[in-house]
Amino acid sequence: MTTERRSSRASRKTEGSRDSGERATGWVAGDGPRYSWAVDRSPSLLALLLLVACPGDDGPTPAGSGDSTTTGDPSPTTGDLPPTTTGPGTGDETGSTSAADDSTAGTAGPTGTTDDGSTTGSTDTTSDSSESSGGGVDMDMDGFPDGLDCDDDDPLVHPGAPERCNGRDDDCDPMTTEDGVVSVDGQGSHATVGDGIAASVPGSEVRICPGTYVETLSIAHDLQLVSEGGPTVTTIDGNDGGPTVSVGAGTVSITGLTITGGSSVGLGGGLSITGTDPVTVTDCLIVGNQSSDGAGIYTYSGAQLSLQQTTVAENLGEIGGGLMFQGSSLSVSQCTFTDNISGEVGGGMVIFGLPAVQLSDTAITDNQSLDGGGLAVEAASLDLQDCTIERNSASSSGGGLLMFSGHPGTVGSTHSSWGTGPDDNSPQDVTVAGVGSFGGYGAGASFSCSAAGCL
Ligand SMILES: [Ca+2]
Ligand SMILES: [Ca+2]
Ligand SMILES: [Ca+2]
Ligand SMILES: [Ca+2]
Repeated sequence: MTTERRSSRASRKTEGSRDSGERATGWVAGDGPRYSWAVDRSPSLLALLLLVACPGDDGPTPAGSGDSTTTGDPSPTTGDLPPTTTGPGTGDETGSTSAADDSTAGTAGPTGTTDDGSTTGSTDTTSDSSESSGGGVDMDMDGFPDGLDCDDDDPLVHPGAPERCNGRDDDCDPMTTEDGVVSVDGQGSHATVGDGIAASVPGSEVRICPGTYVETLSIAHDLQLVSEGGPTVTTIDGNDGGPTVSVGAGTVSITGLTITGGSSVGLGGGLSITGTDPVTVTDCLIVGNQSSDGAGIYTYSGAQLSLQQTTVAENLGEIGGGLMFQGSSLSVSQCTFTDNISGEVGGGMVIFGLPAVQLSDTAITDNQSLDGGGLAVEAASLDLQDCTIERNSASSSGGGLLMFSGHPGTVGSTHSSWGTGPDDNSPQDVTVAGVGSFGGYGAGASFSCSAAGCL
């Protein structure tokens, strides 16, 4: 069956170009550009950020800080370092390699070397004002007294401090943002998500600030991967380098990301789950990925997946355009599977061998396949609650839903809409392979299907 079906794949791909009006009805991601991954891949934003974030050499010289104390690094030194490496702690080593200590950190111009306590003579007027305003105590010993320090209780917050992805203005400059920064458990300023994951420990939160991160990610322990600004401004782009996000082990939550550009043969495109610990995906957009199996999301046996408020769209595969599920537990709520294409079976999703699956308040629309345009189910008990299965199409059988022959399992539809007129599934709503096709289900339809057909 496989080979002859592959032959017709090319012709079906051309069917993917529906008119835009029809597509818009199946789309829930709001207005603006449909896919944020299509805009702003330029890394120059980060470069600009670094430039602005680095203060000049004329850092303040607090009156009482003649000895550079234990915290060391007067912030202008660390400010010169790219914040990509790690937090301010390790910045010291590289910064101090130019053995000429404090004096070089000051304005290298006038070598007024006797500058302990007082500032260099040339900038008297400005230094006077800064001294008067900053003459207070330096509670957190970060080299910046109250008045210059925007948080004198936190030594990691001061002018020139590296921005962390934490929702705070770490460098006391509102003009420098956190864009392009990844932090782990509130610490560190990593330039890639992979660096953040490498710095994480089991149970860590890896927080991702707005930007497009062109990389593939591998997760192998308990982890929370969460964006600061949501999926419209935070994208992980695998750039055809394998599955974009792979979860091999660990209880993992992924929140607020666009996941795109993934590609593989047999292992999934956007999200690939080969572990057996629970994975929860919330408020994500999984779009524009490719794989033979599970182009949007792929799971291996034993996987446990919960999908919430997530859109899976425009993924291209052979078996399971949006999702191929063969794990042990699946729940889907308030999700959208739309405009996915599979060459063989399960345009929106294909589900194999699961005792109980629930889809609730979920739209499966405008997906295409050879068989099972919306869904395909084998040996599973699928419960559809308040779902919308419309405008899916199959070029062979099972426009809305295909139940495999042999071990079809059961499908129950409760108050779910299967479309009428232009919104109907084509060529029929449900096909039970070897038994027959069943259609005419419209809005709010409740029925059940098994190996004997649909009632
Ligand atoms: Ca301070
Ligand atoms: Ca501080
Ligand atoms: Ca920050
Ligand atoms: Ca800032």
